[in-house]
Amino acid sequence: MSRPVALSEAHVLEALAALDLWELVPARPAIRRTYVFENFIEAFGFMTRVAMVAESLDHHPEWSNVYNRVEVVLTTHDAGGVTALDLTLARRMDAFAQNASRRSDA
Ligand code: H2B
Repeated sequence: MSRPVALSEAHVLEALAALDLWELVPARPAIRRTYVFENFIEAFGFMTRVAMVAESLDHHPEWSNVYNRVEVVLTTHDAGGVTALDLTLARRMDAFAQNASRRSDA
C-alpha cells in the first residue's frame, strides 16, 4: 500500500465542511467527533462495526467510550497529519452511526 500523504489544513477544513459535526482538534493534526447513542449496547455495537472497517483499512481510531458516548480522534501517525484515510474512516463511521439509534450529537 502506498504511504498516505498528510493533507494541508485548508484541504482538511474543506473536507470537514462536508463532514457534519467533525472538527479539527486544537493543537494537533487530527479531527474529532463525539457520538452519543441510546445506550451502551448501541455505542459498543457501533465500535464493533467500526473495528471491522478499521482493521480492513489498516487504519485505527483513537477513541474512548463511556456508557453511551464514543469520543473519536482520527489522525494518521505514519504521515504526521490528517490524510484521506482519516476522511474515509470518518465517513464510514458516520454511515454506521446513521443506522444506530443516535440520540444526539452533543
Ligand atoms: N492507524 C492510524 N490511525 N494511523 C496510522 O498511521 C496507522 C494506523 N498506521 N494503523 C498503521 C496501522 C501502521 O502502524 C501499520 C504498521 O500498518
